[in-house]
Amino acid sequence: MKKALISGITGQDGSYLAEFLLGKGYEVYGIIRRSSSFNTGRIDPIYEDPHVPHRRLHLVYGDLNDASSLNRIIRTVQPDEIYNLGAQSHVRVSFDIPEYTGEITGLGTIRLLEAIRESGLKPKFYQASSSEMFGKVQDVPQRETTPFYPRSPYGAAKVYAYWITVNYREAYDLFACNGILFNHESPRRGETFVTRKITKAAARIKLGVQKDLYLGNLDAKRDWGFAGDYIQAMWMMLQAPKPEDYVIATGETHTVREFLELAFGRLQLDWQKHVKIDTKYYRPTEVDLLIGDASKAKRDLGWEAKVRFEELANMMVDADLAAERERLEGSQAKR
Ligand code: NAP
Ligand code: F7E
Repeated sequence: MKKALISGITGQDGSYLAEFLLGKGYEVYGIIRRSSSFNTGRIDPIYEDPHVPHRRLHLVYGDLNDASSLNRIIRTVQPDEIYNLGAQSHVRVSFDIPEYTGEITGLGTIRLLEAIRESGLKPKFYQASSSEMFGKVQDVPQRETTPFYPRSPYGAAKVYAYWITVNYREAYDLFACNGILFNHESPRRGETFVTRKITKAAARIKLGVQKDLYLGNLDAKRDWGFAGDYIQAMWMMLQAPKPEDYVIATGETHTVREFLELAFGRLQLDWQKHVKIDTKYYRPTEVDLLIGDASKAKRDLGWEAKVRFEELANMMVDADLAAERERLEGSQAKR
């Protein structure tokens, strides 16, 4: 039985990847951080689902800021595959906490790679690289050969993590891959990322518990896919005959405004009556246009995005409407 170690298991991607690997028969170890409130909400359902073999899921305390914890985890778990998904992943927030973002999103990767090297083990390694590295884009569409031009402390930290992963592959013959993933979303997306912020607000406005939604730049264009599709690409990269870097994207781009139209339209709402602009959500430097070319992943791995833009928006709106209804019914029942 193969053992996989996931940093960031409590996040959107970590939770989907854990379910996927358990389904493939893996023993899954996830690194969790100490928190004053529960932070395992996305993986708790695994324990309640009779179809997911949760006895093979193990959570261990550690932090990407704490090399000794990473050393200990790698020595004791001895994983066959490591997925480094842990990060301070919010681009806007990275302008407020740039040093911390560099520490976790950038240096966290070298801590993990050094822990691997010092252990003498040779696990396969996946690095969660990002389309934010392309920033002020030098090619349209962006592909593996497109030069990086990050536009945020987050993007710059991811560029460091990308190159240190390449360096450890070349210097120590480690099976290490960068997945350069474009934006991917789901009903489990963090609530402060724009898609989820929109779908949650649309549901609440429909049910009469919220009136307005405050957003920033509506003109930015993103290549949005579904997280459930994208985590499969991570696994496929580590099963390939040799370690390489891959762009993972849908190949379509849409504005934030288009996402608003779809999400509010799904609930027969006119977004223009509810959306207000608050400049605090603007970024000092914005990434205006992202669109990825995932043809290398299709050719080498047989991977391609299945869920498209409209289906993704509908899935997220429907899930938020159901969750919000349940929450309201629960609070009425308590009264
Ligand atoms: P996410 O939902 O924000 O999850 C981030 C995870 O990192 C959480 O489990 C978080 O733990 C953990 N984490 C944060 N700081 C940590 C630390 N100091 N030590 C250990 N773990 C820490 O992100 P996601 O959307 O699933 O993305 C997964 C990865 O892919 C991230 O590296 C992200 O930067 C990258 N990425 C995401 C996208 C996208 O569109 N989603 C695209 C490209 C790349 P807590 O739950 O305790 O906060
Ligand atoms: O912003 C605009 C904002 O925060 C998308 C992360 O997963 O994907 C994500 O980064 C766009 C930007 O995602 C609001 O200015 C407008 O142009 O949802 P987002 P992101 O910055 O693209 C990449 C690939 C990652 O790697 C990251 O980890 O939407 N926007 N109004 C807004 N964005 C937010 N968050 N909130 C707003 O109110």
